[in-house]
Amino acid sequence: MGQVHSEILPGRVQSSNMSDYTQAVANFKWEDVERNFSWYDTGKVNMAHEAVDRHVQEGRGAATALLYSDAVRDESYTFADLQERSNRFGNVLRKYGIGKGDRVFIFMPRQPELYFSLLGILKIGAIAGPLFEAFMETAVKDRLEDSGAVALVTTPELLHRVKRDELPNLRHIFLVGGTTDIEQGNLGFTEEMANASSELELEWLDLDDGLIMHYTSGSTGKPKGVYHVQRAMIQHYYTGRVVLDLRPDDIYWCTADPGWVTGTSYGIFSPWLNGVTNVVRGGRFSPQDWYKTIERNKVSIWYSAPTAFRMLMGAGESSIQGIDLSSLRHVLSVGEPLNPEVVRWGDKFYNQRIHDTWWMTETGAQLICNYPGMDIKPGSMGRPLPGIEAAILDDRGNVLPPFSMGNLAIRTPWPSMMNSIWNNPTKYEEYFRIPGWYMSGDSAYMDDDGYFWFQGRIDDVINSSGERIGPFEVESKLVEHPAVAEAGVIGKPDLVRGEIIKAFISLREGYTPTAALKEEIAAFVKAGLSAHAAPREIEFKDKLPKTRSGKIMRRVLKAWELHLPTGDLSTIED
Ligand code: 6R9
Repeated sequence: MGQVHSEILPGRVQSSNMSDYTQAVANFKWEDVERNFSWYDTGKVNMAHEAVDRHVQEGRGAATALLYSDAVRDESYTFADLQERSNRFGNVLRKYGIGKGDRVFIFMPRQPELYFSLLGILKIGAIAGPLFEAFMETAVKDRLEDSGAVALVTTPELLHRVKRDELPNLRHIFLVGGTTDIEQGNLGFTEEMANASSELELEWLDLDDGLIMHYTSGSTGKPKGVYHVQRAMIQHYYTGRVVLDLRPDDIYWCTADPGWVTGTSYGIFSPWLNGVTNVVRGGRFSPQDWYKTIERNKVSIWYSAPTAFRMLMGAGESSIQGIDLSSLRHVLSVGEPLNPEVVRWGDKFYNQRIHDTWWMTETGAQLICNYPGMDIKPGSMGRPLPGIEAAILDDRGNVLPPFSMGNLAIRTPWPSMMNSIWNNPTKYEEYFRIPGWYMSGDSAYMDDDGYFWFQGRIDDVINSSGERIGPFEVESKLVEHPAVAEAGVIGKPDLVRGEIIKAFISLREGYTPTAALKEEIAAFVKAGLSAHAAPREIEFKDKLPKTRSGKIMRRVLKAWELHLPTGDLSTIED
């Protein structure tokens, strides 16, 4: 084996001991992480080289890189296989005049070809843009148009959602599972791959050259193209070691789709930079299917999201019966607040503490986390990574003391910080309006142990009778009630109290929506949390509006409530 896992990595926190953490923070230098890469000496870099070719060069080519399965396919690929496939696709792109800096988008469900093409795009220095397969026409068009994408990799099934007549920059469409049709302007992926050479001259890049774009919704306006550069790999690699705790023999499963930043930073880059086996499961979610995926592949590290954990929890104990989950060594969560109730479920049924991690599309990689071995306070996002400084600021940029609620901000820069918002410097600058800080748009507080506690998006915090209430706290309590499957809480304008708390609730199977149940649920929050946190209004819904990354869209709930237009819904779940 080569040097991919040096024995000691700076920033690794060895125990729950606070002084160990303090020492890791004090001794940390990003430069010590950078020494793990060949470009530290050469100055030239390429993500696909570090994630794939390097392992082959260092004698790990035969190690399993990808374990893919869905209802019909069941396939395994080594790092050498990935190298060969991505080389071919890089050559295909070059044949059509595509090269460094060009945007090439991918619009298809998870399957091995998605991963081959993404790596091929990176090998020639082009910029990858993954899109969720569930996007409809307008969402696809907006993103391809804004990015000026010159090529798209998609499937025949999804092709009708691509308005190529309205996209003058889009010159080439590669169809996975389709055939070449020159008149239509389509190129068959399989044919092209077969005709391309498996040898490729890699495009060596600078750290500030492009890597990937992810479109994400803000509180206003159209989705923004968050643009990341090669430098991000430093942090993808590092967090893979110290947060995901990846070790050479791990079987790692990140359940996220590459259309969401988690599905690339932690579904592609981090595991492969660290040379571990990456599990990808296609098809739809079902509790049985997911548990079987863990059992069958002997998954040791599992990275998922609160909505998924809550759905698994909703399926109950019986869904785990007869399944062997003992391969699990480390379980993590990201994307939305991880309710303490879910952490306790993990303790009990997975024999694993679920480790929450906080970060954003814009931050590119994890920033505030619960580390392996650390004392977890259920409900807290954890502490900043060594190398990262976080603080709670007021609106004028003053650092607030512990237990004050305010803007969660990160000291600039860090390696995986977005490089820009595509075509929108004004939006980009808004994040950095306080000199020296990145303003996340989240509100949080820090306790006196330096743990951060998420409260909500800045614009979601409720103020009722002068009391500030974080909707998450109320939602967390609501989902502890046996009848509640999911809950979204908003502040509803009220003449007397400023705002009152209104809860939208979807019920678990077997519960009937009655007025008595509403009263019971409100009383449950009042008893469990506080009177001022109890919803004064409850409305039952069959389903709550959620983004594809699982976040309940409170802004849509608010719009329903106030009979306002719901705005851009392109990131909503089907
Ligand atoms: C990676 C990702 C970012 C927003 C972020 C925050 C919420 C993410 C969280 C969390 C509470 C956590 N969020 N992790 N909230 N606890 N551990 O999720 O990126 O889709 O851009 O979302 O998600 O509000 O600002 P993205």
